[in-house]
Amino acid sequence: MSTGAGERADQAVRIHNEWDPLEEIVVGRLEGLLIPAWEPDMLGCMYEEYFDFYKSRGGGEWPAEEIRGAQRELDELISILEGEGITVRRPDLRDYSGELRTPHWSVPNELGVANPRDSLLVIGQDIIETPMAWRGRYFETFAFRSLIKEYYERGANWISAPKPELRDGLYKESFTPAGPGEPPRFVLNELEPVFDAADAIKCGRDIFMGLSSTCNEAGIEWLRRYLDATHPGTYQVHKLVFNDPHAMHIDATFYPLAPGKLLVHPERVTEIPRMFKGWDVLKTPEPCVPDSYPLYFSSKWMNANVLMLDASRVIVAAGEVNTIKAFKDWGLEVIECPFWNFNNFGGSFHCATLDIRRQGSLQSYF
Ligand code: DAV
Repeated sequence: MSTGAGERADQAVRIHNEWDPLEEIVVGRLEGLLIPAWEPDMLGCMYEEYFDFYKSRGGGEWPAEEIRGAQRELDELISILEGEGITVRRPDLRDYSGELRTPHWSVPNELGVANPRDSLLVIGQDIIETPMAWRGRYFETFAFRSLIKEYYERGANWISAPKPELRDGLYKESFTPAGPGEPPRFVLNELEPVFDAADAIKCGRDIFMGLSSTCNEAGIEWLRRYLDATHPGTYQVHKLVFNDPHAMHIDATFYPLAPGKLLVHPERVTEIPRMFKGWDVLKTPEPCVPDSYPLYFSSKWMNANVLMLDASRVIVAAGEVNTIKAFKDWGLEVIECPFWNFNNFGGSFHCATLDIRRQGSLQSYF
């Protein structure tokens, strides 16, 4: 019996927001992960201190000890999730070494699938392969194809956004990050739609996307038109702009954790959209990760990149005492998992996972 338009209880894939009770999730893999080679998008979203590292070490293996530490943490995350009765799925093993060539460019190697949040956007029952701006991530969704085909067999919708050409002209060659007080700017031009799934965050009928150095205006417009065409009158896609000189992804910056609870970066977010009037807004507390963690791909604000098991239980990195206290004061139940070693490879719990199915139905929270 139907539980509402498109809301059958046996759906394999169903995601409407970041907090309905979690039933099934994909957790990324560190096996095969390689140091990405330097490529033009990195000028916009990576940190200057690592430019030479990518230029000289790209294609090489990550330090084994660092991967081992991160793997232990990922295993602990998996056992926490499974202990909560959540089904954990994994991408296929793949080899990421070897040149990747298209008609317009080549890169000496691919990156890997540590962060499944980026390449696949799940909205409702739709799995959308995203048009990613990093060349080394061009075929990242292939490691998920066994899973996607299974979900497709079980009734999910499956589409890929237009494969971007990623020609040199997409990237501003002389890009420099905005300095303090300067208006935000990003490395991408508007030649074609590009975005990563982690540039979007879901809040029922409202989807928020941050312009960034992996997400251009054309990318936001593509998603808006796709959703309008396939689900007329159902979704609103909102464009946000943050003050982040290395902007890449929204999920450590602007994160609706539960109805009435919005987590925002204390400096990047200068204006809360009016529709959140009446919501509690928590500014992410100062991160505690020690400077000894290299954080090759991100800022230290991975303490905000949490995972909601439901509207009251949240997984937070062990040691992030400021965040843990603030969340508890906010009425959340905190589950701690060590994750600082994993954070070195691009993100925290939200990045390392991809929600496949949560209970609940499509709603408006505004
Ligand atoms: O520092 O906010 C976030 C990357 C998450 N996928 C940052 C980068």
